[in-house]
Amino acid sequence: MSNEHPHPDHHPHEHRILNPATEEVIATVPAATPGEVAAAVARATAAQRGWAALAPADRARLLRRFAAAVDDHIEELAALEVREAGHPIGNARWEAGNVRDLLDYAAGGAERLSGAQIPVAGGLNVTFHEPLGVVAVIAPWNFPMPIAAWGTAPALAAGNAVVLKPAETTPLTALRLAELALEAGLPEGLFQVLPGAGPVAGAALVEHPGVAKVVFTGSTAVGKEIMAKCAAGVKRVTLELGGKSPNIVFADADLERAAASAPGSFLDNTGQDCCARSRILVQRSVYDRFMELLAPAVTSFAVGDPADPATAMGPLISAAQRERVRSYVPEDAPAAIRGEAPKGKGFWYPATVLEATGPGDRAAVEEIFGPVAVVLPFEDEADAVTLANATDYGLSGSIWTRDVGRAVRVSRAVAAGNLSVNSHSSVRYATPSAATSSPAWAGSWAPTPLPPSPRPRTSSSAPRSD
Ligand code: TXE
Repeated sequence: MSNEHPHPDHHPHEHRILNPATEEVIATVPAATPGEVAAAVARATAAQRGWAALAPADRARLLRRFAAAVDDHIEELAALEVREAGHPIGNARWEAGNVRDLLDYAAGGAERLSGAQIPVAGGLNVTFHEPLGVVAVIAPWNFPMPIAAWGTAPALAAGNAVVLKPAETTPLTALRLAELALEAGLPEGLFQVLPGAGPVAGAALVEHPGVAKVVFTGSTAVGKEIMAKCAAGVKRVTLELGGKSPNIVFADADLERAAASAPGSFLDNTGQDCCARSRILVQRSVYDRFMELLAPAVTSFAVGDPADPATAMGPLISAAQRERVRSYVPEDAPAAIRGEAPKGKGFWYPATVLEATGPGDRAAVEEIFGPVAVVLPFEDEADAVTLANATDYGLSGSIWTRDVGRAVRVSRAVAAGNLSVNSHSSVRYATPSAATSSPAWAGSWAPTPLPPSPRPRTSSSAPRSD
């Protein structure tokens, strides 16, 4: 790590946290050194022994108290997420509630980790679920709070300690969660949050011999590197590395509902969502009609100040992320549909729908991680499946049809972990996620009610600064 300070925002020992809607510095957070990582792992190792020795019911009780502490601070946590990640306040409240619910759910698991009894000749073998020890969670910036909790809550419930490294841009909610855990009575050192640079603190954590397992959510390139290091250290690893998920609209679908749902499926979280349905595949016979319905749904998606409850889409996380999106789609590139975005300060980018030039189009197969979808026509069911599978990813997807048989066939044929039928939501804490299992079909039959459409609002005014 260099000791030079080429730019005030790149001090190697601290990270400046910006509000992505205003570009104001809202906090300065120290960046952990490898020595501090080692000290954190030592503290976690000590705390884990006592934690694992507790009765499972006592671990469950403390995790439920942690959940209750989160519940008491939903507004504060949500407001923090609005400021550091630019998430609309309604989404941020849902995210804080999701952390609470997951902690409650995982607490229930603490007492249900029973093993098996296996009759063998002359006796009986029994199995136990033993904790691994210290689990490292390396979290990204797109859903800083929920993803921190998805790795942490089950690991704690099973008797492990957790050292969490949040993303450089979004450490504040995770730091607050660690304080709430202590206030709720979790032992000191059991759940530590250590902000720092990925290649420094993150790498030190992955390589530390005292870490038994790594849970990583982030880019494919870093995921591959972490997997190789875990192999070298013979550690367990769970990776979630993004997606380019299809939204398949058949001619027999309820087109009004499919078009009303589509914007949320690639604009929620400004498209910075691993499950974003950013490839819209539409049967050719209804293509024109679908596009007519989609255009007003996209342009009326309310963009603006994330603190305003009427806002549905905020800014991108950073200048770097906006550059990445622009590298796929310059803002003046021809587009089938384009919304508006505030001008001036903040990392804004307009909702954009492109008509793909062909299935090999870079924007059609690579994860853009911005509010951009590519739309492609298909002829028939076989063609839809071929197009849906024409990417290296396989995380999620949606199928819109009134034909139950087709829903089952297509969802089994599409190589993705979680598929939704007539819905675009697929992330539920009680359901195996694509990151941890790959059921051939995990679609929901019951039509999920659509959330009320965001109130149309002009997006040209500058966002309110906080
Ligand atoms: O990810 P990184 P970035 C995808 C998405 C996005 C792209 C780049 O396409 O545009 O990745 O995002 C830590 N050892 N996703 O550059 O670098 C880092 O500090 C250990 C999809 O932000 O992978 C952060 O905490 N850790 C995705 C975390 O890894 C390292 C969510 C993720 O950062 C490290 C995010 C290293 N060598 C991005 N280098 C999803 N699956 O939803 C970095 N980190």
